[in-house]
Amino acid sequence: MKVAPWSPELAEQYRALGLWSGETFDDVLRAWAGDADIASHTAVVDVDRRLSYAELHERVDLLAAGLAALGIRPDDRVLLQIPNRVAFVETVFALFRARAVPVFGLPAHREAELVGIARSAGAVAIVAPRAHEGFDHRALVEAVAGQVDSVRHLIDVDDLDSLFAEPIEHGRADPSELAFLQLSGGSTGIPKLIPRTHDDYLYSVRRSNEVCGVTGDTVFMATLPVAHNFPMSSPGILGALYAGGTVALTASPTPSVAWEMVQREGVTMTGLVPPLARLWTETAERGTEFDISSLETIQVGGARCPDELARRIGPALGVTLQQVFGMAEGLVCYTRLDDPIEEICTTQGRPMSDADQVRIVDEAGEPVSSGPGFLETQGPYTIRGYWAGAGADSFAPDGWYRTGDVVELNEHGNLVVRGRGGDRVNRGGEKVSAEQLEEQLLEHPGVRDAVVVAVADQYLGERTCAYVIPADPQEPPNLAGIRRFVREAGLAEWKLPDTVKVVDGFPETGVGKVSRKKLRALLAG
Ligand code: OOB
Repeated sequence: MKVAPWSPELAEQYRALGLWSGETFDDVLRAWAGDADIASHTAVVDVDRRLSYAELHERVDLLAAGLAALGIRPDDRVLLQIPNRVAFVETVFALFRARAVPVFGLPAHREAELVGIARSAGAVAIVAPRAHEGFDHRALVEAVAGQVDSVRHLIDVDDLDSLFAEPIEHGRADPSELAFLQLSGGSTGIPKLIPRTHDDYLYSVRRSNEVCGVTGDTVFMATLPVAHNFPMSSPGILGALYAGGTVALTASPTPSVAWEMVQREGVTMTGLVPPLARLWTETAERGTEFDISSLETIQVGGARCPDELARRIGPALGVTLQQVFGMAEGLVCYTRLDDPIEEICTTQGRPMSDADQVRIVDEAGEPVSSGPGFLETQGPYTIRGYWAGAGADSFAPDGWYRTGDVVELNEHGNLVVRGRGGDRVNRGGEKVSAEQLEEQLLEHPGVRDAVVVAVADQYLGERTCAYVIPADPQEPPNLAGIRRFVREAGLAEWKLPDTVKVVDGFPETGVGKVSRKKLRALLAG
């Protein structure tokens, strides 16, 4: 169903090379639960719960049966908004077992995003906590369900046991078919849905494990929101589970909470976005009473890590740094653990697989050998199209994915990310669509016109600045009022503008288009 296919030639090649192995996620859990050496090993742990592989398997059986009893059928989409807790892993694997399709919403999403995602997915159920970090998720998902006809069930993730039912046989998923829907960090405000198959995603997980040295001894901590592609699969929690290792889930990424988990569980590996890496590095440089010496590898990705920060991470935290440049659509690049330190600190690595194909093109789509230029890619785990045909212009006529990222290839074959087109602000890994925010600002009665651009920020890498032409120059809107307005419109907190500048006009390009480039230059000045 609805997965844009690879060409028959590529598919045959990926199978012949053994990249697509015909395994499913449920096969993986069943195999470990049936393996005497691994079954009793901790699969997943959070601040107050711990499950071995055998226990996880058993609870997944009960929950999958319960979901089926509710009426959730194979191929039904189920929207998740689950924080970093053991229940995330239980729910995802129960949906896999029931052959339903998880849709990976984030705890930070609000009404506008969830309604958009649930609608385009045609979700039949939403799984969320009652409350999380002081926010009423129950009220949120009720409001979403009220607006999306397909949603028939709201499931409380804190009360999964109440659904448990006598285990049943669900049949086996087709590994070449849709396994779940990941969300794009893309330039549209409502994330586009990314259909991933068992074959393609499991290949990326297996290959990530090889590149990142993940084994049964790995304790991987999800520090970022676990539903995101980076902590999920690069190599992330799925990598650790694939290897028979342990997944630790921290409730908060701040050193005072996360490092307690590192110390308690002997965490060996985690992934951070650059602002968090800075916080961890600065905290460690000042000295800490936590014993974090079990940490071997820290990955940084999601946004460009400044070289200056990259150089400090290893020494401060006593780890090997790995830069990760990836996207939920597929391609993931890693620096290798044994790369020269200078390459690790100044590049974003290279594709994980020899079967990944990359090309750098100019504005006209013409190849430029080493860039800088726009990165395009195809490969065994990069999608050929979004869910239900959305965003077709993100794919070249020959099916390659247009990442939108501006990159350069250095003489050692590593990529350096230089930026992107101006449609998107990367706020420390959390992506803000300029277009979505502009549309929201235009709804504000005090705003006649608005343009959103990124400005450089030492901490976040980029932050958002909204240029606003007021409806009434005598009463221009202010930052607090605009932020309140956007929040009330149901947008996630990270999308509220950081700065508002009131102007009487926008600089224009030759053809009368607003020049984001000039606005940015103005800001830099
Ligand atoms: C990851 O995935 P998404 O889908 O949230 O965002 C992808 C975009 C990339 O196209 C690029 O613009 C940016 O995020 N990005 C980076 C980067 N890693 C991602 N820009 C510069 N340097 C990096 N290291 O963000 C993602 C998915 C899997 C693994 C890691 C990150």
